[in-house]
Amino acid sequence: MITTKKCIELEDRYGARNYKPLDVVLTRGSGIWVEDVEGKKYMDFLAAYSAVNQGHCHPRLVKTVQEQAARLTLTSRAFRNDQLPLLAKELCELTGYEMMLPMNSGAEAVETAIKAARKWGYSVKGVARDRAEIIACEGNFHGRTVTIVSFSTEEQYKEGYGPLTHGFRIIPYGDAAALKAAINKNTVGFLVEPIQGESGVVVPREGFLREAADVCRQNNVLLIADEIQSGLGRTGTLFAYEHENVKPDIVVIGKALSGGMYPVSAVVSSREVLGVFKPGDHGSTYGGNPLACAVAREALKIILEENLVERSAELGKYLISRLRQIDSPYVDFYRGKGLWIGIVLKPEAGGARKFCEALQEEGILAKETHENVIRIAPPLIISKAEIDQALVIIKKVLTQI
Ligand code: IF1
Repeated sequence: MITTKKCIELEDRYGARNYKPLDVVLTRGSGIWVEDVEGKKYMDFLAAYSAVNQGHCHPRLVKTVQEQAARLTLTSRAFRNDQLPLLAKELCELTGYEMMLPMNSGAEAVETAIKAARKWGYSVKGVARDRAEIIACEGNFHGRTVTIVSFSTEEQYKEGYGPLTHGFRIIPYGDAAALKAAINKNTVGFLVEPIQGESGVVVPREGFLREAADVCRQNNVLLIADEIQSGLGRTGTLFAYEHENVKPDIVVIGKALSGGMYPVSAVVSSREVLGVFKPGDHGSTYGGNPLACAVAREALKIILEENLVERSAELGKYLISRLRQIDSPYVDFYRGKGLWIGIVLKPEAGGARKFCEALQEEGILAKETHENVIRIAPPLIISKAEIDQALVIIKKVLTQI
């Protein structure tokens, strides 16, 4: 009989400890619900950091994986397959961009965007060789490769990984004037999360992205939106940048692009930008494989056909308004957009981890971020009744811990 205790012992003995997970060992998931090895059920209020917007083990995705897995899973890009062209068409039409490049993890897609921006800088903008600069923000999170952590402002994420990659500048998040001041003749791109996830669901001041887009356009700098977590309905619009009526030059997509079934990410952009890649310039063994593309096509269809974007907007407004009615001595304020909410605790509350452990006791799985924020991000298929059920638990924990 496999038990929570036994699993934890094995994982702690044989697994590198690069995480400090809650001591819950999950074995089954359906919709917003997950079940641990002792049969206890929880509402998943993290959705794998917004990779499971469609809900756990969505039947349509399971069916797609089963069918495609029995047909053809991987050809490498040395040959073509019948799923990539269809995903490419459908993703470009959905997002309104001319071209896409498929990868696997979010970090790989961010790396692809960085390579595209630099190559565009040299071959189109005319920046001097090896002088390209990309601007990023305080509190950014774009993945864990050495190049990406090179511009992280979280010391722990880059400690001990030097020598780091050059060519990045940091500005305060939300400061368009600082962006303008940081741009010089070598600047090729501004990489930004329209809403910062890891920082604790930080929504920038209204108008920031709009002003940043104007500054980028005036200086021939590519606006690169990392929508890996904020995209695909999470914030109540298909992409978070839509809240500010901007159209980035490059959009990076991942996570819910596969509904939690399989690592699938992609970069969408113009022909001018993605056209810089010539055969052999860039690649990946699994990038654009038929299984990934079949799953991604179905994951996108579910978002549209089940109106997950509208649900996120509507139910997110309902959830945050009900949360704000909770009179908790521990909560400083709530922030967020759509079904993506950060509960910001007061310093004297003693840290978000213990609230997450109390939520776990009561049947909700959520994750703290940066000490004092409880991140709320359920699958977008959550029902109003399930939200009401969760509110009873959240209120209990926030008032009686
Ligand atoms: C971990 C954080 C979230 C992302 C954005 C790119 C990536 C991510 C905006 C890279 C990934 C994940 C990574 C995972 C936990 C989670 C996370 F806490 F690390 F920062 F969501 F906030 N851009 N975020 O959020 O995508 O390569 O992981 O597919 O590293 O612990 P990936």
